[in-house]
Amino acid sequence: MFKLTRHSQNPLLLPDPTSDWETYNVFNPAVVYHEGLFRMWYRAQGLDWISRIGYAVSADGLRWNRLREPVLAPRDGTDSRGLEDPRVVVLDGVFYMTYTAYGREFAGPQPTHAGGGILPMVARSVNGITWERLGPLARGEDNKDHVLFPRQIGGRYAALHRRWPNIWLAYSDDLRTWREADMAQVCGPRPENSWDYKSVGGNGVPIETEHGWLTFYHGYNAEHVYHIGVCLLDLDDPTRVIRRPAASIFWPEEIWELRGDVPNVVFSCANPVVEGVVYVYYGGADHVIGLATCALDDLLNFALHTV
Ligand code: BMA
Repeated sequence: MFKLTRHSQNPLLLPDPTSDWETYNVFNPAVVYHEGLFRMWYRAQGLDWISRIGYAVSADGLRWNRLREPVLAPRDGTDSRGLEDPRVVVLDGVFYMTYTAYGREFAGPQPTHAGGGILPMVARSVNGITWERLGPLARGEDNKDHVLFPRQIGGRYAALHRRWPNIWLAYSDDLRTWREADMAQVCGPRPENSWDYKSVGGNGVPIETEHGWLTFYHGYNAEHVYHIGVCLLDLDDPTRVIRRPAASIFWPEEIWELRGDVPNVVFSCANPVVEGVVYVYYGGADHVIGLATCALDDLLNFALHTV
């Protein structure tokens, strides 16, 4: 059995009752380790229950300094209900964020979500604070959990995304145009009684190793309990699953993971590697932010040698 180790100082980040925009929940953060600094972009919900993206920095990955204002907030009908679940990667020194825009507008004949629709968005930023929206990866469908690979593959940008209930891959030349012809399914839920029986989706940025892209993903079962698992995808063709251990490596156990805004959720959008340690940041019960770690070598061994 392999399991991530919870940090003793958990939970690391809590809602702030003195704020109007992060009053109730902070969760599902993106974290990048860049030029000696941990940078976090996190989802926050305040008095109006609309999700905004907050920003914090840390020298040790444990003690965080937050900005007082969100760095991304609703702008129009496509994201009027909130911006959710950021994932960030650095490409050529520029930050790229993928996040879910949830708005009152929707494409297609009917809403895909309560009262509106979602868009799997891509945005870019040079400083991590001011963001330029590039556009969505797909329209008019239940598509989220999209995350960019940390380098081009075969001369193109690549992203995992989730067409419920499956994980897909997409390619783009410019991060703005994503053609249907350049999309293919990677993997889906597994048989009944599995932890990932109902739905799966990508987590943080895939980790490049000599054996393939070590990729964290989430899944839930009929009881809607969220687990975290890993798989290994082919370096040149990430639609090829090389390994996918049947056992998960993390699941809700602490009171703040079992109870919160949504019960039984550990949901991760970040797994940066710093000095051989994988830092898995995650939202606990859609309410607070926690950290669990493992040695990259141990995780790779588990992925390679477990069925
Ligand atoms: C998913 C996402 C996550 C959330 C999870 C559990 O669909 O919306 O933001 O953590 O549900 O509620």
